[in-house]
Amino acid sequence: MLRNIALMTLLGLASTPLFAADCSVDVEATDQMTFNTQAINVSKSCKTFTVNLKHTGALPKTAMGHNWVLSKTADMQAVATDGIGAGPDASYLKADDSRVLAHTSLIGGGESTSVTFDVSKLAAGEDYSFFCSFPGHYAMMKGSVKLVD
Ligand SMILES: [Cu+2]
Repeated sequence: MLRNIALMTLLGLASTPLFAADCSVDVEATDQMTFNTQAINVSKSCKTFTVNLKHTGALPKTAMGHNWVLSKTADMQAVATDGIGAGPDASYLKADDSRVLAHTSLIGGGESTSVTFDVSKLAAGEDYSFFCSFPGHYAMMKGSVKLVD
């Protein structure tokens, strides 16, 4: 009898999701021009998704600034190239660039920032990338973003 109750409890737990989808991610950027993650999965069950960016280095944003920019992978290079002329105060992003789906501000060492975007902006099966648009950084500072179940 006790054993059956224990088994039923176990089955009950197993059929209940233990964790809701995580609708945010913490990303760290460094003085070595790196992100600490290469892939971010966004659950379809999230209405919005938040990226918390932390620059764990010490260099100022004029020398080693970082941001987190989301676009289709096919648009990444052009967005980064077009953003160079915008300068650091505009986070190295062209004004009103519709290819940019979300982005944080540009930060220097020791600073943190975040951005929240609507998950409805992402389509299943599309290849998205995140990257840093500081000139020259996207070659190393990039990763994939996918909409997942
Ligand atoms: Cu950067």
